[in-house]
Amino acid sequence: MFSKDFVWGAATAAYQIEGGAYEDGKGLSIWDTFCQRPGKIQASDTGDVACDSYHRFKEDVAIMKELGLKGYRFSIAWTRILPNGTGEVNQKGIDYYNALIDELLANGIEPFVTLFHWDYPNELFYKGAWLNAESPDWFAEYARICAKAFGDRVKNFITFNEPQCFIGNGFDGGGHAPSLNFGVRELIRMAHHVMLAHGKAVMAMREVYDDLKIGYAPTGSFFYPQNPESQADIDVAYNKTFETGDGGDSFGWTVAWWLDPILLGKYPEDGLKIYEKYLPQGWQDDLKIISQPIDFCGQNLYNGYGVRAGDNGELCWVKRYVGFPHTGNMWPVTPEAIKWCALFTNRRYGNIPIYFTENGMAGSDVISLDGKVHDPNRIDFLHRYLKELSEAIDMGANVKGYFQWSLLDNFEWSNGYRDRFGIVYVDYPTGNRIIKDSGYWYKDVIASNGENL
Ligand code: GBH
Repeated sequence: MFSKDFVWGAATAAYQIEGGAYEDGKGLSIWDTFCQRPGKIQASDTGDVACDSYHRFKEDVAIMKELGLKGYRFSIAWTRILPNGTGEVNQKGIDYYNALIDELLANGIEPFVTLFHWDYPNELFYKGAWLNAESPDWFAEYARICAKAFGDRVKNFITFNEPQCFIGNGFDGGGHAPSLNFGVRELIRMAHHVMLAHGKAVMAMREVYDDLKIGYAPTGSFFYPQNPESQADIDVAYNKTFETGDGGDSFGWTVAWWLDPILLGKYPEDGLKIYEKYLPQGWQDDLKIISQPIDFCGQNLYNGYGVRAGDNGELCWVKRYVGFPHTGNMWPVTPEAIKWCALFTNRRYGNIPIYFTENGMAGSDVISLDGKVHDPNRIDFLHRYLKELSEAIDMGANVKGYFQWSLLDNFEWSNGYRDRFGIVYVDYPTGNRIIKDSGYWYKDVIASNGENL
């Protein structure tokens, strides 16, 4: 059963939808410059125009209203507010988000604002980005400016979206901007600075307004028990989910390395054994700042792995069967993952409120001859995941909201516009929006508060 005030929402991110990349004084981000590099993005797509939400946001809000969304999670482009990352504020950037926020509130939709969803200021990249020991202060200053500008009306803020991704895919040999290939020493340092930036931002924002609800939206590799009735399977899945080192150098996608410092005030012990030597000096003292109390834990959850316990309680992988369901970008469909992610998050971190800040799937949706967009696979996907979510809540998980990714088809990073994640179709040549069948389906779910699942 979903609570009466459950936040049914949808999410987007600035660079993926806004366009207006070079307008009104916005500075360059690493995604602007990365997209200018030949061959980096599928079909040489860029976010220069994207869904043009910079100009069409009123239309977007009207669609949200039509769908009955209670909340909208969007991100702020750091370089619209501070073109150089620090220093001079660009009033036109603030004006844009003020107009969007006011439009949302006028339509009864609660804004959830992500401060950073990967579009890092290029000027700060030239100063070493998260390697620079001053980088946490740069971010805290930006957060303070956002709190001052928007905190009278926006009450829900999220500091970071998926630090695993922008460090892992950006600096650990992945295909995201700036696509560098650092060693683990640098990566651990950057991760530490990102979490310190989070803590400093929380403190700075609370100084401005003391009634803000502040959270964090990580992701990670999640594991679920093959047999949900078996306590041994459950424990194996839980332990695997929060394991950090597997003896190798890959802390990248782990959950605990990125959440324990923030919610428990310490790094996980298994990880420390491998990585302590790479942490910057004074890291123990930083943990006090990093673990500032926050109000909710976000989770971006797309899928997980099934595991089971062997005869001696050891971890056994469950091989996916031939023909295992997958989405348009080949991600597996594993609805159980959302249930166990919720239950495990509360098991480790206490009864902290959880928001699923992203969940959804890519399709290769088309406009049919009848002019509509039929996406039965997405309806099935959402239906399965939301049923599992509802079960998690019945089993005691403290889940307060769910944001479908994404409201609109949008710029899917290095995959460009190939993958369509929206419940609303975007016809890029014209910019027209068409609510997909899944959008209307979600509308009914929201109207019944999940009773019809
Ligand atoms: C999100 O990334 C982004 O926040 C969003 O901007 C993007 O558009 C959306 O999802 C769709 O891609 O178990 O090691 O394989 C999510 C990306 C989440 C993919 C974690 C890999 C598991 C890592 N990722 N996931 S692993």
